[in-house]
Amino acid sequence: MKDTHDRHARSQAAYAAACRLLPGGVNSPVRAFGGVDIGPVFIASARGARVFDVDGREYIDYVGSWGPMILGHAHPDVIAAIHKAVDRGTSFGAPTLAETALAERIVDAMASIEKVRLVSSGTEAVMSAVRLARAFTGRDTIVKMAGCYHGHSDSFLVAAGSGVAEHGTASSPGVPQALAKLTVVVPYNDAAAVAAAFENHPDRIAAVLVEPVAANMGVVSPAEGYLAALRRLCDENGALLIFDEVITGFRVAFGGAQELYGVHADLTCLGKIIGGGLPLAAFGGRAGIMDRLAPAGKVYQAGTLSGNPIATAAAVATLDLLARPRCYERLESLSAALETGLADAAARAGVPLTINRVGSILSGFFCDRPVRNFADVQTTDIACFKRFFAGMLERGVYLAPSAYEAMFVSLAHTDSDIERTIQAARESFQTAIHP
Ligand code: KE4
Repeated sequence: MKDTHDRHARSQAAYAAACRLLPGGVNSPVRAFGGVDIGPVFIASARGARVFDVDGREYIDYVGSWGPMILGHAHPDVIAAIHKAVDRGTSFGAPTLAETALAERIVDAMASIEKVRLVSSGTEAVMSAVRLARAFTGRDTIVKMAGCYHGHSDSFLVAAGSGVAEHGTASSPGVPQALAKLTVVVPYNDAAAVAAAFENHPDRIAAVLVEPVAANMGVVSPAEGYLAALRRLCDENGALLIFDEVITGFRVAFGGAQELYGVHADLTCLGKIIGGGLPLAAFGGRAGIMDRLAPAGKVYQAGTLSGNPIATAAAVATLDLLARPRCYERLESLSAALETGLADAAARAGVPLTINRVGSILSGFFCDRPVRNFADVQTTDIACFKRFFAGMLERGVYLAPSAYEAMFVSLAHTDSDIERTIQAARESFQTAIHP
């Protein structure tokens, strides 16, 4: 194979130039490839299940922009909707019909949502939902799970997953200790720890915030009865249950994890897929809570670009395409084949691998035991993951550049893509285990 440097020469040069102007050369830390031992690739374009880097290399893409691209990149119907909207202007700062149309689709899809507020990022959705929960309950403390990531708002950068996990900081510098102490962190999949938090903080917990399927420590599914236990504990203690479905919403089912597991949240945060690749997110719940939001109520929340007409056009097109029959059956079929193939390839290479999968999100952990929480993830062989990642990238398969992220399968992936991915894995497992 040509020298790695040559094959990524333009990305290397682009990264050097970017680092002179952007902190770390990127606008979001995980993109800097800090979780692996090679420099970031700069992406020039994407279509379907493919991304193309500035060196002209083509990859089968399992990052999918970290979740939004469930239809594949540049779906023609989404692009057409964007073109049609953009010709009418890009932002009005006034209510539009498309916002109501999108809200209708979200409310129809998720039984626990009667009203919804559109925002511009997942961080903003979760931050606002927690403020609303604090106002609704008159309490300040929140409970979150170690390894779950809810965006970069101060209260959540405590034992977070995703890029924060990569940096190994329990809470980011700049987060006031006075605020961090209002976030109680317990292990994921440990309902007893949540019960203890309620006992230790009587009448002070506003909300339990959880990714119903954790996907920012790698994918970790909820243990049997875990989500129902959180629901019961919140009801018994007068707290709200907030599901952060920024990844799982419209991903693991059209109605998200709530539909899949049959447990309803009081507030639900959405993002990624519902924006169709544009900056759009949302949070919603029953009207009795949501109507506390300004201007109906007094809880202030606002945004210049909230419900942006281009983003809502992409969102409506995306959800209408996802509502078609058999989309989730197809995603399940592709993802199950990928899981089986990866497991078989690892076994043949003698590589210990635990795969966690829920629908079309999955993670392979280099270990020989179950992975049920963040502590388990931290005992896996990250060095082996890094070698595997590099091997897959060189063989044209673009995985998330971190052991704390997920693989995302889209409707644009084909059976042939899955087979090519498995073949690349057969070879990459060999180089990962025998460097
Ligand atoms: P954004 O602010 O990045 O739109 O959403 C924050 C967020 C909230 N909740 C969950 C469950 C999330 O996964 C995220 C963002 N996910 C990360 C990666 N897993 C986005 C990638 C990045 O940070 O660049």
